[in-house]
This record gives sequence, C-alpha cells and structure tokens, in this order.
Amino acid sequence: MTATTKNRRPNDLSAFWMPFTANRQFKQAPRMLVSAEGMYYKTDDGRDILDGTAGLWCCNAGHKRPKIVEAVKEQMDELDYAPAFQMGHPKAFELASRLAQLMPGDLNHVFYTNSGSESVETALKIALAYHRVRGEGQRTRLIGRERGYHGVNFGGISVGGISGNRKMYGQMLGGVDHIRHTHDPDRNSFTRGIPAHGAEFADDLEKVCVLHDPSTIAAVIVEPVAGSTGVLIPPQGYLQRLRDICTKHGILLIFDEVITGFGRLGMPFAVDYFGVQPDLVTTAKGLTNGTIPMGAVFATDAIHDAFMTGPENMIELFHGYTYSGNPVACAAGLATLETYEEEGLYTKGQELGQYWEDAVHSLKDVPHVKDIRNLGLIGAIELEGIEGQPTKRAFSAFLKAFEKGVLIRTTGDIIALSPPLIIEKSHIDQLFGTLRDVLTHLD
Ligand code: PXG
Ligand code: PLP
Repeated sequence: MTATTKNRRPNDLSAFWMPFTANRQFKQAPRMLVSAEGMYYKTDDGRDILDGTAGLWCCNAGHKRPKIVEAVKEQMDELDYAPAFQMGHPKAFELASRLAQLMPGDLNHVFYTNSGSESVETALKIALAYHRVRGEGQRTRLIGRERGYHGVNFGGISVGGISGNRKMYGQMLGGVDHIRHTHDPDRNSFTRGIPAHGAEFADDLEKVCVLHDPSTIAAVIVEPVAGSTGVLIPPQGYLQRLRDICTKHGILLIFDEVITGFGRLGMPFAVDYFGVQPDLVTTAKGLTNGTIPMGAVFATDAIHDAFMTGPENMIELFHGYTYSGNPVACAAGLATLETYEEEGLYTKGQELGQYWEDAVHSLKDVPHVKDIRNLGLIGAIELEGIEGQPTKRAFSAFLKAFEKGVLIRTTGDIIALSPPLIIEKSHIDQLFGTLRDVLTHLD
C-alpha cells in the first residue's frame, strides 16, 4: 500500500510512536505545545504554560533565546554539515576549548556525541579502552548504582538502576554490578539541601571491590544528583568517599552530569559544586539549551594522553558518530555558553537558591506530601501514592497543573521541578501557588 492509498491525514497522531509516553492515553487527549518564549510555552489552544521543567531539564536559558536562534540560522547559511571523521571545522575546536575552560581541573578534552545516552556509552567505552591501552585490559567491570539513570542505550541501561528500563532487554552488558542508592527517607526526609546521613553508602564500593577484586573494575558511574528517579541528593561526604575509594583502587570515576551540568546547581557543574574531581564527565541537554541535539564527554589529560601513543597515522580511538561536532550544534553550543555567561545563569541557583528552597519546602503542610528535597534550582515533592495505584496521584497532579498553566514533571509519585535558570521570584510564586492549589484538591 502506498502512502496515498492509505489516505493518511497530515495530522494523524498514529504514526509517531512517542518516547516514554502512554501513547494511547496521550492520543485521546493530546497536550500540544506549539511555541515557546522565555519561561513560557504556548499550547495549540492558545494557553500560556509556565515551564517548571526547562523542557526535560535542558532549556536552562529559557526558550527562543535570540543569540542561539541567530547563531543557528547563520550557521545553516555558512556550513551546514562537515564530515566528522578525518575532517574538522573551526567551531568544533572553539566550542571544545571553551568547554574545557569552563570545566574545572584537568578535564581538558571533549568528545562530542548527540545525546546524554550517547555520552554515557562513549564514557564507558573510553574507560574500558583506557585501561586496555595502559596494559590493564583485565579491568572490564562497570559499576553503576540502584535508581541511576544513564540513558537508554545498552551500556546505559546496564549500569542504570531502573528495572522498568532494563527488564525487557535481555542480558544487556555483562560484568556490571551496582551499589545502593543513597535515598534514606527515615533519616533525611524534608532535608533542605545536602542530607546529613549516608556517606557510608559509598562503602558499598569497597564491598564490590572485595567481591570482584578491584583489579577487574574499570569504572564507576554515578549521577552526582540522581535526577530521573526523583531527585536523590548525595549525602554529605558521599561523593568524596567514592572518589577516595576509586583512587585507592585505580578505578575511574564517571560523573553523569547530563542534568547537573550547565548551572543547574548554581555552579557550572556538579564538579564545581561538590569539589570532587572525577575522571570522566558526561553532559548533553543544557549544552545547547536543548535546541540542537548534542552531548559532550570530558576526559582528563591522563586519560586522553594515554591514547596519544602509537603511530601518528593511526586512529587512536575507534569510536565516533556521524554527527559528532555537527556545525549547527556547535554554533548553538557556542551561543548557549555566551548566553549563560552574559546573563550570569551559572550562578543564578545561588542567588535564587534560598527563595527557591523556601518555596519548595512551603508545601510541607499540603495533603499527601511525604518528603521534599531541593538543591540548586532543583526541587522534588514526593507524594504518598494511592494504595495499589502507584504513579497515579502524581500523574493526576501533572494533568491538573497543566490545565492550570504550569508544566511539571513526575516520576513515580514524585514531582520533579527544574525550571529554566532565568526564572524570577514571580514565576516561583506562580509555580508553587498553582502546585499548592493542585495538591490541595487532589484525590
Ligand atoms: N544521563 C542522565 C543523568 C540523564 O538524566 C541521560 C543520561 C540520557 O540523556 P538523553 O539525551 O539520551 O535522553 C539523562 C536524561 C526526567 C528525564 O524527566 C530525564 C532525562 C531524560 C528525559 C526525562 O527525569 N535524562
Ligand atoms: N548504521 C549504519 C548502516 C551506518 O552506516 C551508520 C553510520 O555510518 C550508523 C548506523 C551509525 O550512525 P551514527 O554515526 O549517526 O550514529
């Protein structure tokens, strides 16, 4: 059957198999966004929706930012695409240098990808290859964490800790183990900022080292703040303890900063915020303000230089994507970094942090609220689930908030908030005013 004989309407909703979406439910009552500017989306029925989530944690500078729009248009006019392998173009080098300057420590080398998932695969592969080029090829194990989210590709779901993302997909990667997540509501509920208790969860890594022998372990990957599974904030001293154990045993530490990168915590990266230096950092999302798909993996001098041996005519790392360093993505990235810098967005989370924290925690007395967490410009409100119907209560809140002009994100029965960093106090008031109203009237 040809497309014409199928008599498709151009606005038929059936062809698009939507990602991480209840497709049938959505298509019965679609929620369509048709434009966006600053802090607001507009729907197809003409309503303004306050963006409480920066898209999916990616539009840190808000929407339709003139510099980024202009840079993308100009780049399309100048150089639309250049081969990524054995060829270069200036903006890819310029952006990499700027990124390396922004990232603290000696994480001075940038490998481009097109998404957070690809950044994770890239970092895991670099870790394995790094040990191999140094003659430690027996280090093949990768360690992740329960409730970790590292994208949806095979490496990422293997080290990831979300059963729903794993159970359908067979054996995944072999040789992967997990340490416990750090969420400990009994001791830490309603903590403002960093929880006091739980640094000892890092000692799970020592146990894993005893079980497998540390000489078999290539890398440990964690999100400094676990975003997708409901904003799990690392306890005081935890990340440093992980770092110390990795250093002691020659294991690489990978921070997955796909969400925490580019100002979300009130510093450019979680590396700055926690003052803990990993060996590899994965990023995406905020790198181009969500506009053009792009990710970047940062590697230390030591990792990069370990590959720069052998004959100079040989490819050092057999890895790369057709769109690694795509010119339009690079132009968007450069304009994004300029926008963040000019508007002081990397540190906006510090300036507004207290107001934000007070606003998030002001919901403590609202019905169904079980826990509240915050860090930088991230907030989470955990609800008591409806008996026998997990996720339903939070999803109802999502639908009601959308009706009332506010976009939130839910995971399980947790509401996760991560607004664009251009947010102002009046928007914070609108966001939490609406949420209070929604939660108060929820079943
Ligand atoms: N690592 C981390 C820490 C992430 O948060 C990825 C990797 C994968 O990135 P890509 O670009 O392949 O999606 C992510 C993505 C949510 C939500 O609502 C979070 C993500 C994506 C979509 C929704 O929490 N994180
Ligand atoms: N599949 C085929 C058949 C290809 O030729 C390529 C790239 O050349 C890929 C997959 C990978 O695509 P990408 O480089 O966009 O990840």
